[in-house]
Amino acid sequence: EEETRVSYEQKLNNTQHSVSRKLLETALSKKSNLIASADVTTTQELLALAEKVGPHIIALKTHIDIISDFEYEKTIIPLKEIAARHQFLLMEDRKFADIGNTQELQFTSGVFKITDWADFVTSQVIGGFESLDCFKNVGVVAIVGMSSKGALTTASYREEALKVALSHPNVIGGVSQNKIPEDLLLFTPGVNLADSGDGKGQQYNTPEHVFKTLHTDFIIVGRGIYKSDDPEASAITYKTEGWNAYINSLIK
Ligand code: 5BU
Repeated sequence: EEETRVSYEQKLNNTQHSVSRKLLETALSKKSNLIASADVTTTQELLALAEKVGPHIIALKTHIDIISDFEYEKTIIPLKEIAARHQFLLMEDRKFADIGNTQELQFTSGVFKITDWADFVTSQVIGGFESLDCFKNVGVVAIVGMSSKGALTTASYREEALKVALSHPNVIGGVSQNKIPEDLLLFTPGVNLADSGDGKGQQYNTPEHVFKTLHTDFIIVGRGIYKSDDPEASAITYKTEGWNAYINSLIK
């Protein structure tokens, strides 16, 4: 693509949402656009990973419901402390997909009490505009398109999903494998430097590709980091690759 992208500074000037601002300010100050996906299944692994990659990331993405020994006091309290110390945000990838009332209960209740600690969450928009009203105190990243082979997020679905995302004041961005309007932040998972897939439908691209062709803002890397022998070194590699790819995408 030949057109230039909107810079983080420009996006910062154009947004009032506190979570967008924090993400963009953190990206600029850490020179990082990396979100590590912590798809580990114990509190100990989660906290150890957060501690190692913390200095290099702008956010840690969790699937908190895969933690087998979850306890609010033992899992969330130390995680919040690590996040504050290393200056990254907490992104819970819950992918809400229900009516507003149920999503509100899933967001505020149960053992996870996501509302108490997540800075931002992912949500499907399949439940319609009002289903997103309950996420008032956080940012919402709308699932626009999925990275897995055969995903049903067709061009016409994405177009309708974007209408909801663009019009809802709680939405700060979208997850997609396609370009989206630049007034939303674009989060792109399915990023891996070594693999092209995982044999379970996942499809991978390089940081270079997603910045150049999608004008993504933030890359999300899971196994490329947490499965590596040295997660900190891998985080530094993805941070550097991602930042260089961003800088290159600013140049025509
Ligand atoms: P991986 O190990 O880098 O493949 O992990 C990718 C993460 O991003 C994982 O937590 C997924 O749930 C998440 N993800 C994704 O891979 N693709 C998508 O389209 C969406 C989320 Br939406």
